[in-house]
Amino acid sequence: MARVVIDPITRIEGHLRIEVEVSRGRVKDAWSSGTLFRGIEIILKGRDPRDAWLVTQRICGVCPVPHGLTSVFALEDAAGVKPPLPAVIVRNLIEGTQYLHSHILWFYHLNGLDYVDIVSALKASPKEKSMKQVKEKLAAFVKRGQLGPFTNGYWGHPAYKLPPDINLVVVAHYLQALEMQAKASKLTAIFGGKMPMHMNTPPGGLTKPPTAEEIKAFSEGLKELKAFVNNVMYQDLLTLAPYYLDWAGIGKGVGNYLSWGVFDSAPASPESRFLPPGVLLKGKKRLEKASPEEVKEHVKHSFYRYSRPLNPAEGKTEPGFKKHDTEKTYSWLKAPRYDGKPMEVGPLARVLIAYHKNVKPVKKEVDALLEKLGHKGNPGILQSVLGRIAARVIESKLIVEEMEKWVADLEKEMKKKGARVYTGYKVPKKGEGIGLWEAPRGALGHWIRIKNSKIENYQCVVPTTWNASPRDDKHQRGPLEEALVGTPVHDPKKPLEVLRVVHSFDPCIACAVHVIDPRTNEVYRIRAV
Ligand code: NFE
Ligand code: MG
Repeated sequence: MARVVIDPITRIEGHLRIEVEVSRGRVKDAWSSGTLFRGIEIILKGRDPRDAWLVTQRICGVCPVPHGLTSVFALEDAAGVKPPLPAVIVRNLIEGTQYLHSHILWFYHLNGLDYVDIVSALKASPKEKSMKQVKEKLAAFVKRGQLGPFTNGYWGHPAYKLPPDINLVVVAHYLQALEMQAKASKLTAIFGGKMPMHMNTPPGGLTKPPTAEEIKAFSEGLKELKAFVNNVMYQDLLTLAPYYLDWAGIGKGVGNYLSWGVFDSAPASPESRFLPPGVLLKGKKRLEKASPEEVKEHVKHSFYRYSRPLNPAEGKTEPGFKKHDTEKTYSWLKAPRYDGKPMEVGPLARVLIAYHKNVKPVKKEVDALLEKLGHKGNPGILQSVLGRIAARVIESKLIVEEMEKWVADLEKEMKKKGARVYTGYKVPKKGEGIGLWEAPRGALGHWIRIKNSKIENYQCVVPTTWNASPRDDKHQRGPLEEALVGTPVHDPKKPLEVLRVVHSFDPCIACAVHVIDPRTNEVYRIRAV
């Protein structure tokens, strides 16, 4: 029996500590700990409700857009205001750019190196000039002993399966993807004013109408991203997947999925969202309605003052750090549960829910991929590490396609006489509102309560809080913890397989908690006992 601690996990956002118990070559138990605390929800108390969408964007530099929008939806809900259609479309477009940024970054820079062996790429014998140049560049890196982002990889690990030539091609795409994710962020800035922390989607609509020049620039940039997603990222998925099909049977997790739905066709009509809301429970064929009333956050195993599980509408953020102890309290993340159940959120949840709801383009893409992988008619294989990878790529492909349509719609809307982008409203003296939306990493909810025109309480329940949560009051593991159980580990001192499961959730701890613990601020530590 070996206890392995990886702290911090690299190639994610924020500080995550994963502890696993390995016995006879498999993970027997797992603990996920968020080791930061930020207190954004506390900062918001007593402020003007109109500040919330700007403050909450500071939760995370990776996904400020969905935090900003979800906060806007919460205040719009409390104020009873609906933005005009062009504002709804612009919000979809900037959210879409955030998805493309996150998914490209994740596929290549965060997750890719768990499957692509950089050192093996040096054994490739490329014929093309461009590939020879990539190999020379890589060889020069290695020769200087400056692997930079490639330091500390488990290069040569037997779980790497790709031949050298394919490794080299994906390394070339890794470099190209650095430019692509930057381009996605530039597109966010065209309509958003800047990125990170966009500026122009306040409650009620937009600060200014999009201009014809902006629409044209956006549309051109989008074409480039579409070509990359379809011709490079999707093709890389098809190339890599056959070598890693065993990962379609690893890391299933809790098997419960939640989505609040994302990409509106009209304001405040979640059921008509392009990726619809829903709840899919293990062992049940029927999709259920997603209701925020069913959400409760548990804190028994978290560093907060204990209270019974609370719905976020009455939620509390009262830090109460005690010693890190996997038997008692071990995380700054709370444990959100839906009707008492741990729920996986994210691209896989959205894709499975849309598939069950028969959303045509989703069904078509999923079925086509399953057939290409030799698993026609078997969407069950997607409930796995490989499924999470596939879901991010499929989602990118679908979204880029829809975004082109939304740009055309926006152009049409803005040509209409009297086109408006803002609806005026009054901040209520007293009231409550909920914003439900989907960030790239999954279900995002903001709950606001207003009293005397100020924020009395504010709670965010964020994708990584769902996925990387610790145990709850009933001692049930969180989705990531559960997915780790059963994972094969070839060498506990080089737990590459553990990283694969963790990265498949694309965790973001800055989002998931809301002061860095200086004691865990190490570069990299593995402890094998
Ligand atoms: Ni910090 Fe985020 C996304 C949100 S959290 S990246 O996507 O909300 O997991
Ligand atoms: Mg919270």
